[in-house]
This record gives sequence, C-alpha cells and structure tokens, in this order.
Amino acid sequence: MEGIKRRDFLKCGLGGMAAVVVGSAMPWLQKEAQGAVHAQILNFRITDALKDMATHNTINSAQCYFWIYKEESLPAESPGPYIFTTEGDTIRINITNDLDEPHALFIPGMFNSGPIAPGQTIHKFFTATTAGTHMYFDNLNAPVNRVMGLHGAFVVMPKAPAPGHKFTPYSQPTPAVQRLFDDFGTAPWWPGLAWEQGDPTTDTPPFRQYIWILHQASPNLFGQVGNFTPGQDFPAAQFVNRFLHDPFDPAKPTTNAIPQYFTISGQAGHFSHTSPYICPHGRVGEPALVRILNAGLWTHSMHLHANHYYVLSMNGVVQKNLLWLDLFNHFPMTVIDWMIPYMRPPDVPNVRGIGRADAGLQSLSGPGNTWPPNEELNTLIPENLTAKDAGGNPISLAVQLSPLCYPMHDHSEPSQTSQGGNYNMGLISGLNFIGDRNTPGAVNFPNQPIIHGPGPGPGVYMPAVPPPWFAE
Ligand SMILES: [Cu+2]
Repeated sequence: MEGIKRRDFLKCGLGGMAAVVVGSAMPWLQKEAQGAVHAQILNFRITDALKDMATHNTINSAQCYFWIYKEESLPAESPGPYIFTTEGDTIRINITNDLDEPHALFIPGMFNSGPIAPGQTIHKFFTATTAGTHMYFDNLNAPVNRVMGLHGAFVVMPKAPAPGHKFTPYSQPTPAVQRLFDDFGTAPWWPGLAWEQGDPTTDTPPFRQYIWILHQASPNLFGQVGNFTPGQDFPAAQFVNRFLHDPFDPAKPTTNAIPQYFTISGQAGHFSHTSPYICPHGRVGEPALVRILNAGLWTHSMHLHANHYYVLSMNGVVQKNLLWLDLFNHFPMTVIDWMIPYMRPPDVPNVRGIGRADAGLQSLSGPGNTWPPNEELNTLIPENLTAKDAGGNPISLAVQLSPLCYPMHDHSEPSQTSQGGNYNMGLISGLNFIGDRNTPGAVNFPNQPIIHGPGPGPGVYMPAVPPPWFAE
C-alpha cells in the first residue's frame, strides 16, 4: 500500500484460519481441533498488516491495509484468531497497542478492556459466562476500528449437557433445540451421528463446527485511515458514509471507498469456497454447526444449496421455534448459529427418500426415471482397463463421485460482485458431501449400474447386471 508510513508491515493472507483454545477444562474437546494451539494466556498485539486479497500469488498482487489482533503464537490475519473456551473458565489476556491511537477489545456482556493507549500493555482476566457464539471487537471510534479489521470470534462451549440429554452449543437450550440435538443420530429421520459424536474409523471429529466471519474490505478507504493524522481518530460518520455510498467512479480507482472485497473469515471466491476451515465437508448423517458473525457494515443474504438449515440462535437468543431455511439475512453485527443437518441432498437419486435409513438403498434405474440413474454418493466409476498410455501401460480413469459440492452464496448479489462483474470473487462458500454414512461404506454398490466412459446416451437404460469391468 503506497504512501503508508507506519510499522514494518506484517504480511498476512495465506488463508489458514488459526484457532486458539484457552482454559483448563475442555471435556467437549475429545479430539484436537484442526490447527488449534492451546494457551493458558492470550497474548494479543493490536497492530497493522498488509494482506494479499486476490490470488495469493504474483498473478494478482492486490493488497489491502488492515488493523489486526495478532496473537503471539499465531500468524497475522484479519479476522483475529478464533478463540475457543469452556463456560465458567477464567480467561487471562494481555493486550499491547502498537498503533497510534487508543484501541480496545470488547466482548458484549463479558469483557471490556477499555481504551488502551498507544504503546500501552494491559493485563486482565474475565470469566466466560455464556455458552454460545460471541464477537470480540474494538468498540472505540465505532464502527471504524472494528471494520478496519479488529474483530474475531469468541466461542464458549457448554461444560456438559443436561442430564439424560445430548450436548447442544448452549447451556440453556430451548426444548426445540434440545430435541433437535437429541434426535441427531437417534431418530430414524436423522440417521448417522449426534453432533457430539465422532467416528475414528471415518476420521469424523465430534462437535463439527465452522465459523464464518462476514466482512467487507475497501483498500482505498482503509489506506486513508492508515495514513490519517497519527493520534487522531478518522471521522466515523465520514467513514460509514463513504463505505456505504461512495459512487463508483472508474476515473478515480484509487480513491473510491466502496468495498472491493466481500469475505468469509478473510477469504473470498475460490479461497472461501475451497478452504477446509470455511466450507463444511462431511458425510450424510454428520450434522455440522456454522457460527456466522457479520463484522462489517453491509447485509448479506446467505443462501445454501443441498440442505436447509436450522437457525438455532440469533444474537445470543436461543430460538424457541426453529426456522428451517435455505436463506437468511445477516445484518451488520448479527451473530447467528446455523445447524446443517447433513441430510441426504434431495437431488441425489434414491427411492428411499431424503436421509432415511429405514429402507434399503435402491437405484432409480429403469423406465420412467431420470437419466443418468446413478447413485452419486460413495460411487466409484471404475477404471477403464483398456485405456493405455503411449508406452502401453494401463491408465487409471477411476473417478470417485465425491465430494458432491454444493454452493452457498450471497443473494445480495449486485452488491457482492467486486465492482460488478467478478461474481466468483465475492462472498461464497459451499457444502461438500464426501459420502453417506448410512449406506455401505464400500464403493461400487452391487445393485447399481455404473456408467462408464461417455455412457450409452440419454434415454438408454443401463444393464441391470454389472458390466464386465465391474468384476474385481
Ligand atoms: Cu443458489
């Protein structure tokens, strides 16, 4: 970012969201969270960084200036690290402000650092009082400091479920939420695993959960805030007005303040769609929680394919009547939990219906059904043993029809297209299915005709017995 004369910039943007687990008692953590580090004390520095925004390589070197919470043991990134702890735990935190104006760290209802002067370090502790999803952010000069990148997710897990019940994400779930979590893995309509249940044989972790922090970034405006008179706050009203309403003027590409990047947990487009930290990845019967925090100033209408999801909690209020939806509005500063049941996607052909385990798996092949009539989940198109390379060696053409990848995208599309025309660089992710834990785990279903190569063409039914290449 030309013109900014500040610290030696940290570089960030490699795309691996970092998590830190704090506290002593974590009965819910039966398996190490991927990439998580354990800490007894959080050591935060409030500093700045330049982040690669587009391709993460030299093809497109677009960068954006951010203010960030940097935990000492984790890489620089905006948003700040995911923090996980357990209800009732005491969190010790040290925060140093390396920037030129006062900053803070605030968790509504739980913690308020108060203003930390430039160069000052504070030492505090607080109790994680409420299980659920919380945003931590800088509440000074609101909303400038928060939108400049000073925000993150603070997740408090309950200590234990109510006697005779299964874990939910809350210490006082409503009857409807408790019923849903009790039914997962038990009721015939939710076959598979409970949320709290893992399975080492499929490498499925318990408490499957994802965090989506929604944000928008304006490289021009953030750069101007970074260059503003040291020690003075950038005028908040001007920041908001320009961030939301600056008319796009192609003649002034270096001053326009409209956001150019719409991100989920710091990533956009291909990088939010393919990140294992963002895009849920599981089998039918492995329900997953998504905690969604909108740290920005724009509204996002998040629309999921393949499954409807349950809205469990909104801004700390556990819901009495669970909405079952495929689209929901996420306004600025809302914190909303979704439960994706990971039921069988309705478009995957199977006569036994959606997600049911009480009937055998049957192919839809035969007259009157759609073509191709194949079961997709878990299916392997076997290799064509007749294919040879130039040296006469067999070529493996085997294709596993997993994962089945479905999109999650923002229906506020005109506002999310990075200056009109780059849809795939916007706020998108997905939902991946890598199989069905309610059907035989092996590939090549014996009652299933397997389409091979180009297939016989539309309207031609496949043989009822496996073709010769199917034999093992
Ligand atoms: Cu869609």
